[in-house]
Amino acid sequence: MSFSDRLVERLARADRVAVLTGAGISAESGVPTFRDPGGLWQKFKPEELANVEAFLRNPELVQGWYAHRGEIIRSVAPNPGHYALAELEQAKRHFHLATQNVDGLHLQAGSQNVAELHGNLRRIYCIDCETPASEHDLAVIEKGETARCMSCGGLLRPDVVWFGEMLPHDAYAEAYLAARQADVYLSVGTSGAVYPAAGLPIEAKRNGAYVAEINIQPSEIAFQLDETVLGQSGEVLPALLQAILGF
Ligand code: BV8
Ligand code: ZN
Repeated sequence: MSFSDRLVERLARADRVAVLTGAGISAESGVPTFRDPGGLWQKFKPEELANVEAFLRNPELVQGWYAHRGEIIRSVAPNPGHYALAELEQAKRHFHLATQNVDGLHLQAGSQNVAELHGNLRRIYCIDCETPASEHDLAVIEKGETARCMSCGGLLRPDVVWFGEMLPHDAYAEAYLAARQADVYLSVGTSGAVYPAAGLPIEAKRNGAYVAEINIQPSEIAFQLDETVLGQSGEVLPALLQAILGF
């Protein structure tokens, strides 16, 4: 794992730092990613699961998939990469973290200024009356049943952004502004495959930020960025934090 002196200097001197994270930052916590070998999408295609039509066509399959992922998320903890970003936030006057992850691990690690671009799997609601439900209402469905609202009998869904759905307006607006204003932008553990989130590091670069990605392999947007740091985010981020604190 090696990052450049230029990244250390730019990050140490930066007044405004913004970060985008993807499933890769949670991989070392034991949360499966989407597009890595053995990832969530390997078993299913996004169009089969993460969209409204698929949900209405086969609510039991989609509810079961999210119930399974909810079980995983309730059993894992943040890793050193999450904690390093929470410490970096304390070290900077202006810091923003936009995550595509729906696992809530950044908040659990103590990050404060977090925009959950794709929602949060631990929030469940009724598609008809929008009454919030407990995540356990989704977890307890028996095989062949569907989880329904106690008030009106409507189907329950996770509060996540599916393909073709708009991102939460405020979350995306603040992430977009932070990207445009950043001195340094870090893109961590994302394949850069899903828009508009994948466009944020590019927007940062377009507005003069020094943009580095941290990944175990170059992402789809790597060629548009200043630097790719190859390594596990749970190792790279703590090392980068140490380097700038000692700068
Ligand atoms: C929208 C649900 C407006 C939540 C997800 C054509 C061109 C451009 C765009 C489009 C297009 N056609 C359609 C679109 C829009 C579409 C899109 O981008 N499609 C893509 C596939 C082309 N986007 C949308 O629909 C978005 N909405 O645009 O609204 C609109 C409205 C109406 C009509 C039209 C447009 C909504 C996008 C949100 C979709 N929801 N999931 C959930 O179930 O979790 S997407 C899904 O992919 C997840 O949310 C995930 O966050 C996201 C991105 O994946 P990553 O997080 O990057 O994870 P991945 O597995 O891919 O990669 C992991 C990376 O980590 C890898 O690079 C790996 O190397 C690395 N890694 C692994 N281990 C480590 C590591 N790195 C470091 N350390 C490690 N240890
Ligand atoms: Zn209801």
